[in-house]
Amino acid sequence: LGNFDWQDPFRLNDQLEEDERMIAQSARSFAQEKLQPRVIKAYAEETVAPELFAEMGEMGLLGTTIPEEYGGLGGGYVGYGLVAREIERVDSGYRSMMSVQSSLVMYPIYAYGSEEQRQKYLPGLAAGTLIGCFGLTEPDAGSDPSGMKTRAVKTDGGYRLNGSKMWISNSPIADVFVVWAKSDAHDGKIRGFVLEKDTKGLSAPKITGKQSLRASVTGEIVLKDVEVGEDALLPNVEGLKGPFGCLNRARYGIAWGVMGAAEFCWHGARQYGLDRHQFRKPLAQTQLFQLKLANMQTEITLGLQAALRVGRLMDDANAAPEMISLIKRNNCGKALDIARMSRDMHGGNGISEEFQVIRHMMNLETVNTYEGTHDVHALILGRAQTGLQAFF
Ligand code: TGC
Ligand code: FAD
Repeated sequence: LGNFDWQDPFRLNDQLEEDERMIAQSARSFAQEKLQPRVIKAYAEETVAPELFAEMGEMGLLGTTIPEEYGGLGGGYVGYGLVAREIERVDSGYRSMMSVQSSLVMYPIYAYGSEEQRQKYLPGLAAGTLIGCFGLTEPDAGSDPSGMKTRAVKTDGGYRLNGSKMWISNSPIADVFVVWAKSDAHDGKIRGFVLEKDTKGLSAPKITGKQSLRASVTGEIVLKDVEVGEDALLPNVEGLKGPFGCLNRARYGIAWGVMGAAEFCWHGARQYGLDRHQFRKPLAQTQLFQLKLANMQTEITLGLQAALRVGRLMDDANAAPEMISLIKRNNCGKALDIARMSRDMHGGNGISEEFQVIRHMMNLETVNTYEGTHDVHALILGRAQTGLQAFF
């Protein structure tokens, strides 16, 4: 019989390839050395650090699955997931910055863009000298993006866009805006456009007062008669499968990322229980405390193993969107439960920024909601097994 490593019960590390272990290690060093020292202040003051994009880019952590000729690493999806796990171990907002850039901006430009668009944007996005955002959600179209009101109307040399997007990660600091709109020139079908900062009529006001994801900036995108050329259109996709193709990748990365946040909360609870004595013994020597630690360990172990399985299928181009819904939904829900439990196990200290678990807990409320809410993913899975559409 083999040994048992309490931190890695199913020996996930042994299941990784050498290059995957290396990228995980460099993401971990970066996250612990560069992100961890900033995060408490950034979260408290609700300030974003745009320079983090260039720092992540320098470490090769942006667009890791994009081919090298466009500035990426040409790596696989397991490596991408491991990067998300290490960054979100520090903060979900920092992982958001990375995953929007990689999966929601670089991926659509790579997969649906023209060669000119790829050459123009991808190297700067990979280096982090350009910052991207992804505008799908609107004030009146969240879970149901097909209800979007943003419109693109054909003009002589291109398109005129009008509409507004809501809750858009990175938008106030973005240079490159991937925006989805219904296009009258394409039978009202949803099309993607790549817009640039400082285009007349485009603004991106910041949303303030967030009690979650405060180290990442979120804003609107307001489009008032924004005129763009034909070259702004992403030529190679139409319909909702365009944005969903990107979301599949980002949701998959989130399934890994939230396990990093959950691991932080689990390890924190364990250490706190060993250090803190009540009733003349460590809290960790009580049955209730150990039950909670065992539950955390179990859910994280299963969640990581499931993410690895789906990652291997993604690398074989053989993963189904419903598999991604299953792990996005379950891993987010379990991570949120773990963060709430860890907060409780820290007693009064659990509400202090110093112990960091309440920040993870607050962040995970967002992560459970964005990229398809916990319940919307249940409806996707319900449809897949009954054949019955329960959205409307
Ligand atoms: P439905 O009829 O299911 O599909 C319409 C078309 O889309 C295709 N499709 C997919 N294609 C690829 N991958 C997927 N996962 C796909 N899901 C659907 C589908 O095949 C169909 O194509 P076609 O060619 O037949 O037209 O569409 P529906 O309107 O019934 O959809 C319902 C639902 C609930 C599944 C969907 O709308 C949904 O997932 N809603 C959640 C919305 C969401 O996730 N928004 C995310 C916004 S971005 C964000 O949150 C970024 S946060 C990032 C960060 O900061 O980290
Ligand atoms: P709603 O769709 O109004 O849902 C409200 C509630 O109703 C939820 O509990 C939901 O599960 C439930 N519900 C909805 N439909 C049904 C149904 N048919 N049956 C049963 N229950 C239902 N979007 C982007 O496009 N780009 C981004 O970069 C981005 N970043 C974000 C960053 C943050 C910090 C946040 C908070 C959100 C971000 N979003 C982004 C938006 C996010 O994707 C949406 O908030 C999410 O899809 C949910 O939409 P909604 O907020 O409109 O909620």
